[in-house]
Amino acid sequence: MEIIDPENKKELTVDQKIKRRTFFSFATFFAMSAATYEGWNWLYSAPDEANGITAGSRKPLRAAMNKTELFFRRFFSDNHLVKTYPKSMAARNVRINSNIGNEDENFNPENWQLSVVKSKGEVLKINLEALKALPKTEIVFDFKCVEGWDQIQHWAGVRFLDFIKHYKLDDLTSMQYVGLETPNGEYQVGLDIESALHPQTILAYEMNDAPLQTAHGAPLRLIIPVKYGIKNLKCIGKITFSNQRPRDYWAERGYDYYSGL
Ligand SMILES: Nc1nc2c(c(=O)[nH]1)N[C@H]1C(S)=C(S)[C@@H](COP(=O)(O)O)O[C@H]1N2
Ligand SMILES: [Mo]
Repeated sequence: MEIIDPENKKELTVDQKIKRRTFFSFATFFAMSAATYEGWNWLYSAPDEANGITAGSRKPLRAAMNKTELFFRRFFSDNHLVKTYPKSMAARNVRINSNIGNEDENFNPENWQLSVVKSKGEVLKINLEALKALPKTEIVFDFKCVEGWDQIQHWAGVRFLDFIKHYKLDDLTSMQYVGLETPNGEYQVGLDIESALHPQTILAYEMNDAPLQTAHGAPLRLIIPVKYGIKNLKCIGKITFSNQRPRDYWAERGYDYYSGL
């Protein structure tokens, strides 16, 4: 037999319990809807960020994205390699996607030199032959463009890491960012130093075992599998190092600066 203590509150009936739960559910629903509405309004009326290295976002949203970048940079691991594939799987017809800042068909690679800015007055000039003399690294991986396509591609060149070691640029890698741009400066890419030094990041001069075609960034392009296509600069003219984010063509147009995969 159930003993009911008259001192205690009386038990709720099933009906009352249901009513109570319904009330709490609706109250929570309305409170959260109001919070979402208010939050959206707040974000929507927040000031735009000042156009600079990044652009096209509201200030608070940009602050959050910058924090996300730092989060991912802290968790970035050189031990984590991008998946690779057998050469037989590499595309024969490699896609071409925009050529902002590339050299044209009249371009003579013999006149080309890579400039590495070591300090204000000191610029290292390197020609293609010198780069080809360094250890060659090949990679077959799934290249991903933010526009929604991907393709398994085969590239070869010198690892950025090997390039740094060979030219004794280790001191410069204590800085936070690497900047790359086309010879005419029209297309620029900024990279966090960790991603640049990732063992699969390559200064590529070959595609499918042949010298790079102009459309793919001859004579030298960046292949950085830990990033989206936008960061894989075609036709490198100049490399710089800095503690401030270098200019970045697509980040200036609203794309994510980090653009990691
Ligand atoms: N100089 C230069 N590099 C560039 C671009 C560009 O317009 N100009 N486009 C980028 C984008 S968005 C992608 S997806 C890849 C495409 O490389 P592909 O044409 O060799 O496929 O190059 C990147 N590098
Ligand atoms: Mo892209």
